Amino acid sequence: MSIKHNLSNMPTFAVIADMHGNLPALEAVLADLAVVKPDAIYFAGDFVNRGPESGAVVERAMALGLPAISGNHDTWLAMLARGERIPENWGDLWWQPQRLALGELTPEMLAWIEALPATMRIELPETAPVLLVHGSPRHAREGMGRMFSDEQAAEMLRIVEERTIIGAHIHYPWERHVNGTHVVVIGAVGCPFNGDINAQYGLFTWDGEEWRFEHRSVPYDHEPLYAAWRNSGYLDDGCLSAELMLLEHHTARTHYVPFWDWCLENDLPLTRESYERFAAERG
Ligand SMILES: [Mn+2]
Repeated sequence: MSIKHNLSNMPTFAVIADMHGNLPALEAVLADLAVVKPDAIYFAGDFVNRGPESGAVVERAMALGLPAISGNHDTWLAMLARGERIPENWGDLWWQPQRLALGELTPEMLAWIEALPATMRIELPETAPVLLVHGSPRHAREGMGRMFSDEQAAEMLRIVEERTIIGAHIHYPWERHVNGTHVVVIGAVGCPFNGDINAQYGLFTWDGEEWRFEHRSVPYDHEPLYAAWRNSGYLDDGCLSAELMLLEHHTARTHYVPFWDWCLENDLPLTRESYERFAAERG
């Protein structure tokens, strides 16, 4: 009799990431996890920014006390809080969401963020170890996804001993085997870019040989999220960057970074006038 394919008693864990200040999405995932009951739950970073409730999300995560790593948005806001790498036009309306998010983070929350490791090794009994990262094993801002080149994959394999790597950051699920290494990227809880507005996360089950990835997509009522957007002050004074972030929540597509990149390429300011040109060019 083989028990290898009986998954009911096999070890499981969940990875949740990219909450991005979206508390209703985090609550939806936590409610789903209360039913799924994995053996362990890990946070893979990006608690803050892009959504209207960064402070509330960090507060909830701190209270849960789950193992966690940081994302690029977490370390970025912590850096701004230390007064480092402040953009030269920091007073502009464009940076209103970041100024408000920073205002929500208490010294205790910032200390918690600062203490998060960049990567973590997951070791559950009688299973293969897993390397948990936010972006890639090299950098929190380097995503492993459609744009991940063979060269990047080769470099990654050179510095990683685990045969399973789990990341986040790109906000859509992605899975690939690279020369015997299993690479999985989970979907985003709070700000997905795969056209699915549900709260998403990764569930992993040990099948005796490798970790099987299940992409989970949890529907939730978005009205409290949109109410938080309206009440947070992020959108005040016609703040374009906040409008783009809200548009990302409405569409589950990326808008903010493509516009930013386009302005850099064309040497244009991050203004509504530029956005009208960008939108017209994009069709
Ligand atoms: Mn993110």
